[in-house]
Amino acid sequence: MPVRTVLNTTIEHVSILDEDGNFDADLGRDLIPDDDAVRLYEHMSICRHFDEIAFKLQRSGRMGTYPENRGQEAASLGAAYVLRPDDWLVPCYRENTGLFWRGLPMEMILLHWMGDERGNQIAADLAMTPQAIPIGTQLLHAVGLAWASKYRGEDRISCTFFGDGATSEGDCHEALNFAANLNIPVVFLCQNNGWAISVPTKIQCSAPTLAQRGMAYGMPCVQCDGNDIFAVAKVVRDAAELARTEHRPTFIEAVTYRLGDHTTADDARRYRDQAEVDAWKKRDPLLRLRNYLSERTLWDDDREKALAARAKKEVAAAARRAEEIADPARTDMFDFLYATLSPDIEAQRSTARTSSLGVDPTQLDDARSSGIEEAV
Ligand SMILES: Cc1ncc(C[n+]2csc(CCOP(=O)(O)OP(=O)(O)O)c2C)c(N)n1
Ligand SMILES: [Mg+2]
Repeated sequence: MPVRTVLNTTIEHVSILDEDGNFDADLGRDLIPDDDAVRLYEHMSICRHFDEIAFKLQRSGRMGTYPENRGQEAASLGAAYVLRPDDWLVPCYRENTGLFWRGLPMEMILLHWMGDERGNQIAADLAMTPQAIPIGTQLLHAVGLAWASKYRGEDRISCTFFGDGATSEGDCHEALNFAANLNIPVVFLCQNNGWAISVPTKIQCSAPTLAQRGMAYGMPCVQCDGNDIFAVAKVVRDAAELARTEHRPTFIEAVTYRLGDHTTADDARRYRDQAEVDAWKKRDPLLRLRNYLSERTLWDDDREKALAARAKKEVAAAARRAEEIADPARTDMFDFLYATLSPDIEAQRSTARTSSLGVDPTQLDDARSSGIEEAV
């Protein structure tokens, strides 16, 4: 019996606007018109400022832990730009730029990290799920949402975002297998930023690419420069088309880098070299897009100055809205969990706040004014 090759394959890497400013005119043709490129740059820049302000809010004790998005803005933005407004965005926690592009008010992300559940009460017409903090769970949600669309005969698809670390989770593999075998229209967009907190990608994946994870399940897969918004737009547009017309999922590996710490609770200097960070600063998606616009005389210093002022104003207003929102009703934790309250939950609702009455007399007034009766 001769030995024969049963599979021979390749993984393509797509780059359109490279880190030296070279633009592939063939691949990039009709992808992002000039006006849109300007709007995308402005948006990305405002989101970069949002990231700085969110970081400061945490450092000054006004917000909880925050994961900086700095350096990874192009992937979610490129995807949100080419997807339809009713396609599901199913994010992790470094996709602020794409979510804001779709229309999520900035204060919602701040509220989330302030521990206020209202940050997750996203309007249904925005077609997005809240940020997934448990790593990898959102891939399954994306598959479920897209399966529901297909079942109903709609042509909405879903696009889910996750990190390199998430590809080591069982949830990821179950989602990929399910989507490939049942022909579910999902775009799996892996943001490979090289690290899962302090664990480098190379020690949790022995394969040369993460893209080939998708191949193992029989779906098309491709790698792209995740800091090149044109490349992301192209691969997501192609994957979305395949999902919409043939219900086929695609696995995309967007190679990127987080320029900040994992979160504000981390100090990345303890495990990664400054030289690595410096090398990636040169590939910053924001600078790359700015240079692209400047070279085409679509951008100049005056516009940059005006944009900085606009970013400051818009982000400050969002921070104010988040900080000045009225306290939630104390009964929300009961009222938004169940459609109808069982008698024991009802009893908890009416007594939850009164267990320490008598210790602090002001609680009594508070309880009366909020309409919750005292414990009996
Ligand atoms: C199920 C689960 N396990 C562990 C964690 C703790 N944790 C938070 S972020 C993270 C690393 C995720 O790395 P990656 O998927 O590469 O995303 P990145 O933060 O690099 O964007 C881990 C292990 C978690 N949130 N959920
Ligand atoms: Mg990572």
